[in-house]
Amino acid sequence: MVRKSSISRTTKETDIQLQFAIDGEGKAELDTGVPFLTHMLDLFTKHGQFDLQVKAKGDIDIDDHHTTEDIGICLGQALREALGDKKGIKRYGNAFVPMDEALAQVVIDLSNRPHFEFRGEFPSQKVGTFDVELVHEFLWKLALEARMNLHVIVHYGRNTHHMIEAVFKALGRALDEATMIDPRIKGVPSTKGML
Ligand SMILES: [Mn+2]
Repeated sequence: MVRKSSISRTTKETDIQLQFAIDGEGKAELDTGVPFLTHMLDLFTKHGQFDLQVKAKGDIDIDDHHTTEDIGICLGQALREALGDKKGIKRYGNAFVPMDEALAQVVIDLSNRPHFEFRGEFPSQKVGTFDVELVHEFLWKLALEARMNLHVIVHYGRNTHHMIEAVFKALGRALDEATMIDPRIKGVPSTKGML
């Protein structure tokens, strides 16, 4: 089974084409119109060993909100679709990633029960032109659409760019672990018999 998917989503605010492969080579081709988000998705793809292509045209003349949120929605939908019946996956993933002085942790359960918890404070409201509050928006919509339980903890840090970077690297690593096929697991890893 090839675990990949393709999402196309057009609204009055954004027009997004996204391709996602779980078992990739860490290759990203990104044209999001939001440079800081491009930087973060590149790290996510590399450290998760996924492949990701995004072509997005959004109303960034207003701000980066709709484009960031909608890429989160599309990536979540792509992840859910690419996972298929979830047979043989590890289901849980946990990663700590340091980035210089910053330390982030991401814990995932591909449970089909969408939930998002975030703990942490970023010292700045902007990284370049990017509104830091959009990190929360992106992650929450990703969790919702992928129907996963996503816990993100920024333990500490001084530089907001470093802290967000640690989050996206940890997201890649935790998701890589949770999506990994474990040959010992027969069927779906749930005592309920389904996820
Ligand atoms: Mn950086």
